[in-house]
Amino acid sequence: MSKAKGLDETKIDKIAKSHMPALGIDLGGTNIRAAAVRDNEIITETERIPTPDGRDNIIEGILELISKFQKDVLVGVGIATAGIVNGDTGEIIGSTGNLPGWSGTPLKQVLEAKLGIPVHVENDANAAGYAEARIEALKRKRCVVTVTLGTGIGGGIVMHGRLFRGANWAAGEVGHIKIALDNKRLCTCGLFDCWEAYGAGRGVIQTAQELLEGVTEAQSPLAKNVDEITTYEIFDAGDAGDIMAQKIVNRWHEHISHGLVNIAHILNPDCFVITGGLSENIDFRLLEDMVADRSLPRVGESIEIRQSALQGQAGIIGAAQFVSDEFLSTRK
Ligand code: BMX
Ligand code: ZN
Repeated sequence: MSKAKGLDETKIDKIAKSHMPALGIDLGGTNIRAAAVRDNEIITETERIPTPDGRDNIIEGILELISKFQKDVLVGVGIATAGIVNGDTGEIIGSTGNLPGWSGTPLKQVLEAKLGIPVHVENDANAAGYAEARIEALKRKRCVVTVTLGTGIGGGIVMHGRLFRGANWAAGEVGHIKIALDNKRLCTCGLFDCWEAYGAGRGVIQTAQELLEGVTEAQSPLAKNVDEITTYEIFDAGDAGDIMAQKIVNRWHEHISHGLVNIAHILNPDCFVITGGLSENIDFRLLEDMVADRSLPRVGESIEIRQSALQGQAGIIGAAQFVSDEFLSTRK
């Protein structure tokens, strides 16, 4: 076959590869999900397996998922995981009690040795934020902060299209900003009164347990089994008109607004994107009003709070997009 004039084989190979998809993997507490991504969009079925226990089993699970895709048409693999990740080495360098034993895992090194293609490992909220900030409506904004509400609270700060990582890869660990005094609630990170001890799933449950103290079953059916109450029960009861549940949900919105207000006064973002499993229970108008009421006018009045555009796909898309963008930026 004749070569195009002026292009050597390496360049032809690179140009061909720049159109290849990357595989995005979202490692969550419940499932590990994978799909191929091109141009910030998922282009295949999403494959999933339940998240196994323990570091070695998780790595095995990731490899099993990757084997369902044709490796030689992929430019690389991107992995979104909870925890603080060194983006150069792909090692997990910090983790709360939500993922015990995960810190210290040299994930990129282990996977690249087995796969022979590039692997990028990224914090889950950073990956989600990277994808959300690239959608058409947001890609020209100065600062977009994505907040994931789930088992924990994660954050991804994107300024002028670039992820802000901080001095030691931990920028955006917004779940651990302090929103109360007096050591009221212990966070899974070991600190007290972190935002996620109020705003993530476990926090909503603790708020419910506090507010339901002394409440009878006749006043609210939620009082029946307070020790084992779930977030689903609370939000469902609120939707069904239970006044106590609505009070809990309202208090949760206040907690969420406190964290957003703190971030807003440091970064003055154009917009917050709220994603993660709990985000579908957010009343966005109420939250926007709360944030505006608690902020300096210059800060609060201009902030838009948006529901995620990519929903559960943001981690997969963002992780994969990192691999494609890294490939393009290193293309000679
Ligand atoms: C925690 C922390 C973050 C993560 C966030 C959301 C760990 C294991 N997790 O604050 O790194 O981004 O939770 O995590 O250190 P998720 O599990 O709710 O997606
Ligand atoms: Zn914490």
